[in-house]
Amino acid sequence: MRRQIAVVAMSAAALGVITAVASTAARPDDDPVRLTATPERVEVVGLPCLPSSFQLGMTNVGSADLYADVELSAGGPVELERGLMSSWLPAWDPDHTVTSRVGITVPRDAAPGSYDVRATTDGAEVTVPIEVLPQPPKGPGDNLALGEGATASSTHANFDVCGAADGNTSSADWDTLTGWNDATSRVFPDTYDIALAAPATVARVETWTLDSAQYPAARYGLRDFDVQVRVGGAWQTVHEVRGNTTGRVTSAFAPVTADAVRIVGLASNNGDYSRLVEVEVFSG
Ligand SMILES: [Ca+2]
Ligand SMILES: [Ca+2]
Repeated sequence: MRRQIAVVAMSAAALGVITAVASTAARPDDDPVRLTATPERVEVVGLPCLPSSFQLGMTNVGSADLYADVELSAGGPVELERGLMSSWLPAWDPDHTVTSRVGITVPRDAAPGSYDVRATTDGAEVTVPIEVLPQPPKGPGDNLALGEGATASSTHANFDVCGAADGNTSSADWDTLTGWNDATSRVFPDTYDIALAAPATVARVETWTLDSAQYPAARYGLRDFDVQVRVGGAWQTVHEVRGNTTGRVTSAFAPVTADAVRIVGLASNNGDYSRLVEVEVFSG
């Protein structure tokens, strides 16, 4: 038994020598960084609450620890969250990829088309095609709030204020941030505003509060809230909702020309937070 162990140990040592030699020969220490992007192609719309992003992967394939500075540049109307990504990249074996999110926006008037984002560092480069899509229609029957600028009295650190203006009404996606959750537990009121692109006729608001098998509205949804519209700089209440236990509340009211819509959360069913999955605004 003892002899077997000794044989195995010797084999491992011999293999180790061979591996070390092969590894040294294969490791390109002149250009030791590899860059990747996920996804390889990104779509973005020029609306304030429909930003986009990709994950930049940085891999040290050399044999020495290093600090990488990756420069980012964008063509056309594409705007990047930052122009430089710096990362400490230890020489892992096997190689280990460090990823970092790169946020992308384009202005509202960006011409649809394909533009490139380039990431470069010493000896390495990756190009990410950015497809700027046309604006979604905002005519009769369309959701006027889709992707428009959302602001709130507070937003829980785990959530994005744009979550209730991203076009996704599904509570099943709550855990992937398609909603807004305020940050002041057991303190009301909370407000959630969406500013429209321009004053428009508004006659119906659909308020989607949290309601899934895991998080039923009767327990986690907004119970009491006011729906308001902003007319001439002043907020007007168009619907008072009380005692709600459902996931979707329709507020229909006399058409009014407004430039923003607000949900005023007054109480939730379990008393802690105001939670909205989506707020939709229609002209009829
Ligand atoms: Ca949503
Ligand atoms: Ca609160």
